[in-house]
Amino acid sequence: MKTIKKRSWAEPYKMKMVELLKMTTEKQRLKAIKDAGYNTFLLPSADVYIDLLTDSGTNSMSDRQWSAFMTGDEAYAGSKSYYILEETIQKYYGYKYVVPTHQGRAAENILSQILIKKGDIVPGNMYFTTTRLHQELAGGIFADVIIDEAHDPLSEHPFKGNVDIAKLDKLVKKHGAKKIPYVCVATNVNMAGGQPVSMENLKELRAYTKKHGIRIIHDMTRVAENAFFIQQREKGYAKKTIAQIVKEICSYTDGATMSAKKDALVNIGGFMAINDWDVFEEARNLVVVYEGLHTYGGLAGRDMEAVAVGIVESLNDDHQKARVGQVEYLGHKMMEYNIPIVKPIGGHGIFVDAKAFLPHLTQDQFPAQTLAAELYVDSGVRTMERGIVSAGRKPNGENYYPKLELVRFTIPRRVYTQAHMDVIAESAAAVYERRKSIKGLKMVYEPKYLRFFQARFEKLK
Ligand code: PLI
Repeated sequence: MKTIKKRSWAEPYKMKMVELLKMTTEKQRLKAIKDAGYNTFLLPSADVYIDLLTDSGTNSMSDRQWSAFMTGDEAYAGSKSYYILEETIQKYYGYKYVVPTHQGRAAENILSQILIKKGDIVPGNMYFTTTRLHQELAGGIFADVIIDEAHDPLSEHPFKGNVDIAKLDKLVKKHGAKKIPYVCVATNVNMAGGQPVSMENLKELRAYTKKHGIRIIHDMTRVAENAFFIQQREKGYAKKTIAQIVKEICSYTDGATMSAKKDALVNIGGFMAINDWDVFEEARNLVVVYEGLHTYGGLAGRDMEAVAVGIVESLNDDHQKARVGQVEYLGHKMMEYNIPIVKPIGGHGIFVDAKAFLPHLTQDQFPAQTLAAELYVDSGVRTMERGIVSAGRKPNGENYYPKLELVRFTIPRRVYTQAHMDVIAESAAAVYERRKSIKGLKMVYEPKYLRFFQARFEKLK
């Protein structure tokens, strides 16, 4: 008898309810994408088969989260659910004070207004669209201090999210530490392809910022995924749990903004957390202007209950192994078909290098936007542009020209099966086969803010 060597892993959950999907024809999809101005954000989701637009708010909640929903306290003031959320954040992340918000960008708005003064420099390990916009609206100037490898889709650096302390030091020397209200450090950097920051880098950054009296604000939207990579790749962490690693990451920072719609496995929710009482006092006052009383911040009591349970579930080692494992499965499939993807494979999705996929298109012909539209037409798989359209314009009106021109295949948590992953990779391969015949796009409508959400395009002849 043969001995079986291979042992596959599988998800630590089973399905209790399913959502039926509509299947469409290519003719229907051609019309749908034209009507949507070749922008996948403008497609009705009813016309989408596999939705990889985002991992934000698209997660499946567990039976425990749904049960927690029923225990939500909907009191306007002093909701019991707020105290449960506060206690969970204190226990698992270690931050002292918590202001709930309806989602991440609301926390970014409040924090930016409190900490940033006009003309301040805000260094960050690559930009995120909403984060940078709120920094700019508050009068700040964003400065990218991520390591150079992050801008190279082929670099296999294990921690492409790391901050380049020399770049930061240059800014401090040029502008002075007083002009830098905080360094914004995102864990598992979204725009770099879901790439982690190492613990070593965080410790160095903490030592450097302490010396200069600069805060670190943590965009902890995908902190548990970052912790998984530290566990897998960084010396000394293989035997630590995700929960232990997450707590250590947070301990090197002074506060955080969080979109709970990602790691924390809910459909809506977020918060701002901070260790400094004075900043907290201002934040809990400002939140009543934009969101609601500081004990609900734009959320229903039931939402806060679901976030609290989701935080605990996100720190489960088997959950993260399956979550990132599914993304890796898709990445390896894509590589088998020679599709150019960002390496190493990231935590929340596969990022296809549209410049390498469609080398005959210039960046002004929107290669990533074009590719996302073509993929939809091929199979009804919806992806997202993360290139020149997402990068938008500088405060002076000039276009940003990001080095990375990517299409993001974002995997919602606990939603799709391995068979879905096969369909996705095969669709990408089919489009890759006919890549030379693909024409670019021109932008015919550009909104003022975060243009990627609502811009419209036409096909070039
Ligand atoms: O979408 P919000 O407002 O809950 O969160 C904003 C936000 C902040 N930081 C990071 C790293 C994000 O990824 C993020 C939202 N991301 C979205 C919507 C995404 O599709 O990636």
